[in-house]
Amino acid sequence: MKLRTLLIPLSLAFGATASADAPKAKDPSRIEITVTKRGFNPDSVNVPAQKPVTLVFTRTTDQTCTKSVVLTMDDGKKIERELPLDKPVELAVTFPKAGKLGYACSMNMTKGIIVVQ
Ligand SMILES: [Cu+2]
Repeated sequence: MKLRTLLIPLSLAFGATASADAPKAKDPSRIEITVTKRGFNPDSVNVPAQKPVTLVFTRTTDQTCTKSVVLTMDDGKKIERELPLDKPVELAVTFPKAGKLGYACSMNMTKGIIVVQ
């Protein structure tokens, strides 16, 4: 009897952890961007200003130069992340104000846009 009362809260805790990774739990603050051989997909995303968002980059091909992504912020600060094959890379960021920001491969060839609204 005691074991059962213990197990229920535990399974709830595990359930919550698992759903954070489940694709069906659509979290609007998570923005998924895939790197394919054609480039970033989508290559333009809309995000809200002054709210924390998580950009999730996943490179799905080796036939690309985009093995890292560089995001340029309003103040010119650059955030760079390596993109290992098939591994989602999360970039948590809060954009302070509306505008358009660019991100690109480290050679600035493959490009995408973030529209902050
Ligand atoms: Cu490149």
